Amino acid sequence: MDNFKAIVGLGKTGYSCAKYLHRKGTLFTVLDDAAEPAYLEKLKNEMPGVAFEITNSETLDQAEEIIISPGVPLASKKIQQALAKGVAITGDIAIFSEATQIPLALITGSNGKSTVTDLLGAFSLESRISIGVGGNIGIPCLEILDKPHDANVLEVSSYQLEVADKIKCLVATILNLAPDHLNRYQSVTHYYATKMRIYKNCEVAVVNRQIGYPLEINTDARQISFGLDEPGIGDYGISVANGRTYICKGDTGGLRRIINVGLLKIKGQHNWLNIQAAMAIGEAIGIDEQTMLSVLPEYAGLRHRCEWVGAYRGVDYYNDSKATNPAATLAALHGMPNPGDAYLILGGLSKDADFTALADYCQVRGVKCLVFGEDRSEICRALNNKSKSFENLSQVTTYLQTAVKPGELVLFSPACASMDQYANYEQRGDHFRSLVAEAQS
Ligand code: UMA
Ligand code: ADP
Repeated sequence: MDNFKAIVGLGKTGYSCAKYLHRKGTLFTVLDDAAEPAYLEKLKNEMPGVAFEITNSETLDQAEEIIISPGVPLASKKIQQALAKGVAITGDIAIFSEATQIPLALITGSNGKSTVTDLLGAFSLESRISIGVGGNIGIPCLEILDKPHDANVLEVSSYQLEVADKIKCLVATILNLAPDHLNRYQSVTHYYATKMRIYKNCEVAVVNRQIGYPLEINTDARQISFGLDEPGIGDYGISVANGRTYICKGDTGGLRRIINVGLLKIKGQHNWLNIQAAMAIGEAIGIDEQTMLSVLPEYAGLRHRCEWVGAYRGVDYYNDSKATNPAATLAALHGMPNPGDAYLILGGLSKDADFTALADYCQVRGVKCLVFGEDRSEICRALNNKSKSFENLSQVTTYLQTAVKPGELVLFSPACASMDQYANYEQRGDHFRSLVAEAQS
């Protein structure tokens, strides 16, 4: 084994790791399966002495440590071979946590991660506590490492947690657990167990009290829970009074109403949960409740998440391109004002997901499903062939021009990954928006 590190994958993460090691004067080589990955030009220009190679076992086996990018499967043959030879492995989240002394919050879950992470960023804008926001949300964590923040909040994916065991942090949460990424994990159990790593070394565990976590949560941690029921002391929840629904907190004196959900711009029960989780994390970091409360009614949510695109000829259009698994799409449907009048557009790469619950909901509520993309045949079969099938999104919106009636709504919530026809979910959502606008002109 030689005295160098091997960065595997030269996307956003690999490039940020290269900059970090370069700054520290560590010797490293960068590897990627592609001959010309996205950041090669920048690597060559900014770090001219650094070696770049197509991923190969010779280099991997000789490295003292592999720094793996989240998109590179740990199970890949070359990686496994190097690990069997005793090469250590890590990822950017572990490197980050070891390098920082600032309070750290880690957020994972199958859905809602970006919304909760972004909410904390929004709280911070109004607070004296400045929060650095990064991770799977799209800003590699090492990019914010040296910024002068009082705390950092990272969105963490299961891919990142594969090489981030026992990360020391102030607060950690798993927002929810629903099957996803079954093309990467051997089973749902394996996927959930990977997520559970987040709680192993946290001081405060923010937990969803209405899901059964598959493993014991760190018993040394203080717990703050959230849910759709009434909370116990110190926890967050929901209460209903005089026909109004409130997010509330359990105080020693009883339930305290925090905000009427009717005042929120982000809709749906899933967002009530997201807000509670964000408030619990904010509380652990030290943001005062009044500051969080001042932000909530103004918070309009991230783009591509149940985003209202417009109303045309009496039809509301919503872009939920970020919904990349069936549970996210179900949550989006639940949050719609009248799901029974919905045309649901879904499709892309299914990642071997189970569509049964979504199919049952659509059948019972009379949701009309329009399916496009690479895995459309599989999805149509799961929907009992009651859906219409299209090659691409453009054909779907053309069909809708004559099919949709005033009073109905169109929800683009694909329940699938986008990479069969798009670079990412943002490009897919932007395409939907432009197709909707074009159809009206
Ligand atoms: N590569 C290989 N071999 C492989 C796979 C990829 O060499 O088997 C190379 C590619 O050729 C490419 C590079 O690796 O050059 C890409 O690395 P990457 O896929 O890890 O992507 P990054 O650009 O580093 O972005 C990653 C996350 N991507 C994935 O997890 C797939 C981004 O999450 C994240 O925002 C970013 O780090 C910063 O933390 C995206 C995502 O889709 C949004 N995440 C999944 C999700 O949310 O469901 C987990
Ligand atoms: P993630 O970062 O985990 O993908 P996002 O906050 O980007 O989550 O939301 C993605 C989609 O997931 C949303 O558009 C919505 O359809 C769904 N969603 C958001 N929050 C939740 C939640 N708490 N539970 C279930 N589904 C959710």
